[in-house]
Amino acid sequence: MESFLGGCGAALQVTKNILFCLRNPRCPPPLKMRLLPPSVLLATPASLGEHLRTNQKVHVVLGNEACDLDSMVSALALACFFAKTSREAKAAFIPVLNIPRLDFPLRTESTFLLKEQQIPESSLVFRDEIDLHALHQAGLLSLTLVDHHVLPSRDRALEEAVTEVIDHRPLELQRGPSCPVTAELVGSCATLVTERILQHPTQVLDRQTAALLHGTIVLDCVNMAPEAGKVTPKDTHYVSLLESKFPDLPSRSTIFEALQKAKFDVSGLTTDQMLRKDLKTLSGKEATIAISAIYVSLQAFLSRPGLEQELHTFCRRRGFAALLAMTISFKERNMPFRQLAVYSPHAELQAAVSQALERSSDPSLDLSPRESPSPAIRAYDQGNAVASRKKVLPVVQAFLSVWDRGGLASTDMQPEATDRDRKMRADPSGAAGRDPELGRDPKDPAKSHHLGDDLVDDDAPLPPTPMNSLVDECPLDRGLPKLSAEAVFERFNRIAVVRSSTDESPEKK
Ligand SMILES: [Mn+2]
Repeated sequence: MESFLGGCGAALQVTKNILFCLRNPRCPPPLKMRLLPPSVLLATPASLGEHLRTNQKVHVVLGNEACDLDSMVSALALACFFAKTSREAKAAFIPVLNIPRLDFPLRTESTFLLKEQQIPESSLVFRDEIDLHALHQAGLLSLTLVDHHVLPSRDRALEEAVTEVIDHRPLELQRGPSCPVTAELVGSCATLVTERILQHPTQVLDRQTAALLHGTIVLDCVNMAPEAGKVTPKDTHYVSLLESKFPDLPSRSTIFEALQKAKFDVSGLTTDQMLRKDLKTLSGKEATIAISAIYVSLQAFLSRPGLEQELHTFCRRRGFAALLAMTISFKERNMPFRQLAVYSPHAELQAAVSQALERSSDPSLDLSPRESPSPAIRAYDQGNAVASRKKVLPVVQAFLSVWDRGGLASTDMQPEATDRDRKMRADPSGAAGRDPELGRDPKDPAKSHHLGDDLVDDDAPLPPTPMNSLVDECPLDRGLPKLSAEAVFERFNRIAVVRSSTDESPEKK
């Protein structure tokens, strides 16, 4: 696997060079090409010399835009398998992680497993490092989709390049006979990839790839526990088969616990990454409010160095007028402890949001103020531990509609909407200004984040979102007895699946 990935890097370089050369043959491909917008690399079939037409075909294996562990490992393992077994001698097989490289540190379970298997991140290819559209236009691309089977609308042009699909979701799209589709409702796409690899007459599976597949299936199937409702007989069969072929693989519980822990371990992240890891946004006409789930205590969060500046930059770059940081940490016996911080550079907005939260009765959050390092940040302990982010979102949405109408969320404060709005719009340093480098749609700043629930297009059928949020739901919501950490996580896993089909973030309406 490792050597294969090294080869991928080389193949990618070739790809980049070809596309670059098409545009300007005399110009050597600079290292900073990665920073250029994709349009710079666009090549048209007409510009292709005949020699390039016969050049290397690129076979990309692409996971979904959540780029969870399943998508990453399915893409890596299958591309590696193709590279070892394909008869297309001239093709380059490239697993592509369907997020920008910048976002990869947020996938803490993926970075953990790669490290365990000593696969350097530098050997991976991310979506912002390869121009699939240009490759396709140049007639050089074939595409295998793993862990999803519907391309988002912005990638619809790539549909013609799809030559194979392996997915574990119910099929929403039929394809012609020339495109084989494997779709089975198993717990993990990695199970289907394992099956594909092990069914091949030549046994090509190496231990490193086996360990990636094994860990992924165990995580997706919640440690193969039937109570979690994820595992199917096929998942269990292939996990056992991997274990019998590679008896020194870690035990299921060991790898499951390590991956679960890694998934929620944000200790290595920067403040910006922490805020982006599990982010939802709500937009009114006048303001967009970000709501980040943060997996550390509020004390730990508030004591991060340069916090206020970080929050300021985070909001300014993305056009957020305010930010709610909802933290969750665990007290004894795994009891979740929720806290809340409200940040806004606009004092009036901050006061109004805070008041709406303080006064909310459906649900009551039972907020008690805490000391805060700055007036721009209001901090609270949230007494109501079952008021998850999912339940706070409608409160914020209701606040935004009142704010849009120029009112404040309470009846006893005198709205001075015109002045206020004028001030907010005119403030170039505030959230109304926007970092042009991000180039995002002002109405929907989070749309281009490849994170959490915000990652899918409005018009695309939604793939189940693998990002689980402890802040969105908590076991207490369902009146459960005390749970072990694993049982808690398992519960979240199930909730996340339900959530993705029923609870879309309100800005999508
Ligand atoms: Mn999956």
